[in-house]
This record gives sequence, C-alpha cells and structure tokens, in this order.
Amino acid sequence: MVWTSRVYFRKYGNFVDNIRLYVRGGSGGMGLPRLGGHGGNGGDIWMVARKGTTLKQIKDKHPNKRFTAGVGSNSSIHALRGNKGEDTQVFAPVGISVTTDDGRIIGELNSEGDRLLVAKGGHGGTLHSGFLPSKGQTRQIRLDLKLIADFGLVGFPNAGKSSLLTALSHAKPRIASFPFTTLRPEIGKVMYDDHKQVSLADLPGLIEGAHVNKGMGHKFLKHVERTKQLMFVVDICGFQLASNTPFRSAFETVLLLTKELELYKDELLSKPAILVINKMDLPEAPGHLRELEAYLENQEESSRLFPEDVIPKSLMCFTHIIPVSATAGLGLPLLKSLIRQSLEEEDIIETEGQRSERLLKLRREISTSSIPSWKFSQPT
Ligand SMILES: Nc1nc2c(ncn2[C@@H]2O[C@H](COP(=O)(O)OP(=O)(O)OP(=O)(O)O)[C@@H](O)[C@H]2O)c(=O)[nH]1
Ligand SMILES: [Mg+2]
Repeated sequence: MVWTSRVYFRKYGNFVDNIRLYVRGGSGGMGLPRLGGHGGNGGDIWMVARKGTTLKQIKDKHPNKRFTAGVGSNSSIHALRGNKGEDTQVFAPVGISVTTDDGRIIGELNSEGDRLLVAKGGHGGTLHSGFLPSKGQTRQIRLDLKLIADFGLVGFPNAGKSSLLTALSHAKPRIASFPFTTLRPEIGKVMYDDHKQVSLADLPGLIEGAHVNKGMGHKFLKHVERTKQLMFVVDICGFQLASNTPFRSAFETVLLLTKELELYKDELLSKPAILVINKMDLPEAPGHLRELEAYLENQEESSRLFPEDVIPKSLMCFTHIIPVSATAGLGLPLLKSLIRQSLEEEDIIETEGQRSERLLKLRREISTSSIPSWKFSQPT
C-alpha cells in the first residue's frame, strides 16, 4: 500500500455560519459651479450570490471585513459630468439572509447570481447641492446562512436515518428496505421536558462519488451545508449498494462519508458531529461493534489499513459516539440528551470565540487611541 498523505483530525467548532461586515459606498465627486458640471455618483456595494463560495472564504480573504466602493469623479472642464465611482461586488454563498446590525432585513440571496445592494454610493455635487458631493452610505451588515435545522442526518442509503428521525420526533418520513427512499429533506423536532426543541433534518443518502454528483450527490450535499451540526448515521453491519459494488464495513462508511464531505467542501468537516451506530439489535451487531470501536479508538492508525480510495485527507473528530437501534429503541434516550449537549457545547465555543474577537478589537482600538499625539519636550 502506498501512503502519500498524512491523515489528520479536523478541529471542529469553527464552521462559519454568520459574519459581520463593514460596508461603505463611495463618496460622490465635486460639481463644477462655474460651468454647472455634475460630479459623478459614488460606487455602490453589492452582495452577489455565487455557488461554491463560503462565509469562511470571505472571512479568510478579508480579515478586516471592510468593503468600500470607488469615489465618483469630480466634474472638470474636460468632463463636465463626472464618472460614477466603481462598484464593489462581494461574492457570498447562495442561501443567506442579509440584515443590518440592528436586525432589519435588507434581503436574501437565494439563487445563483442574485444581487443585493447593501451600501449606496453618495451623490455627486450638482446645482441642487451647491455642487458639493455627499458621502456614501455606511453600515455594518450581517450575513447569516439560512439553516434548515440544528442537525443534518448524514449517511449512506438504508443506514436508518429516517427510522431514527421517526423514533426521535413526531415526523413521519418514508422508511423502506431499499436505498434512496428519502429524496428531499424532512425536518423533525426533538422535544425535551423543559419544552426546548431541537430540529433534525432527515437527508437523502449519500453514496461514493456524491461529490462528483453521483446519485444526485450535489443536490443532497447542499443540504448538509445548511445545518448547524451533523449526525453521521452508519449501519453497524456495513453497506453495499449493489452486487457489483464493493461491500463497505461500518468503519469504511465513516471514512467514505468523511471523504465525500471533504471533497465537496472540506469546511463541512469543521462542523461538530455525533456518530450514531445504528441497527444494534441485529444478532451480528455486537461483534461488528467491537471491531468498529477498536478502529475508532485510533482512527488515524486504523484508516491506514484501508485502500487509499477510501481514506479522506482529514478525519472527523466526533463530539460523541453512540450505538443505538432506531427500531428497537436502544440507546435513544442517551442520544436525545447528547444531541442537546452537543448544541450547548457549541454555544459555549461560539460565545468564547465572540468574546475573544471582541477583546481583540477592543485591544486594537485602545492601542491606537492611547498613542499620545503630543511631543515630549527634550530635556536641555
Ligand atoms: N434491524 C434494524 N433495522 C433498521 C433499523 N433502523 C432502520 N432499519 C431498517 O433499515 C431500512 C432502511 O431504513 P430507513 O430509515 O429508510 O433508512 P435511510 O437511511 O433513511 O435510507 P435512505 O432514505 O434510502 O437514505 C428499513 O428497512 C428499516 O426498517 C434498526 O435499528 N434495526
Ligand atoms: Mg430515508
């Protein structure tokens, strides 16, 4: 076996599902009083939906999260009507809502190519304004991925995702012993005694090659992006799509699901994920579970025992691993409490992240404002 890449664990908890940006339209250009010339308007800022873009890419590419547009040209003897300043386009993922900092909705980007004006350029100077230009619109905006549910059920076909949703919530998705029973997401709510609710999205099954759109992979993987956390569901007895495709053990299905997500968008691996090992009521399950546990104990080493086409570059770091039986009810009360625990853990990570970001910003502000602007007189 040839080993070319080292497998590593992806840190979870840093998936970006919202981001705040500072946007400023360009100022207008000066008018020309002597000849009645109009200054050009300032450029506008547009959010433009583009497939494949993620909020994390915006954050990484523009760490200061500021966007400004071009200034309008002044009116001159050569060009009495000044040119408009250049517009700025910010590419954003499809499926986001854009709000002002105080929560007012500016609009949504729902399909490829949708455009939204988020900061208007200022007017150029005209007779009306005494030939003086106005400044561009300035505001803080917030982009939020429109999530469909707290958890998305990710698994090969027939793993028992719909059965699990049925057992945990009041939803009634179709269940059948053949693959691809579920073709569109169905949302169920898990209810807790204190009336707290957590939503689970039952998603269609993924197969090997989903990232290159096999088995409508792209359509299905798209939904995985729209959930806060993931729940991998694997059949303890493994999976085989057809007699002419390879049989995959439960551990291989964990690796393959990871690989499909990674090849589609590797950022998805940074979502927190619970691993649910299903069908534990089957007689052969305990033996398979022992084997799977041994592999999971050292995922990195174990993954090297498998053919290269099965191994992802990085591994999922599961927040919890739990064996259950969706049909016999085994392990479900514990799973229910782990679902909630995992969300609460993420909230803590998120608030800590926000706190340190605020602290960093404050430190930057203090360090620039505390530099004294006066000069010390030199002792003579
Ligand atoms: N023995 C056993 N069978 C189960 C269990 N959970 C699900 N099944 C069976 O597995 C088959 C597939 O179940 P589904 O819930 O439809 O599986 P799915 O993952 O939603 O499948 P797709 O929608 O095709 O991706 C059905 O025949 C279920 O009755 C379980 O815990 N134990
Ligand atoms: Mg299903």
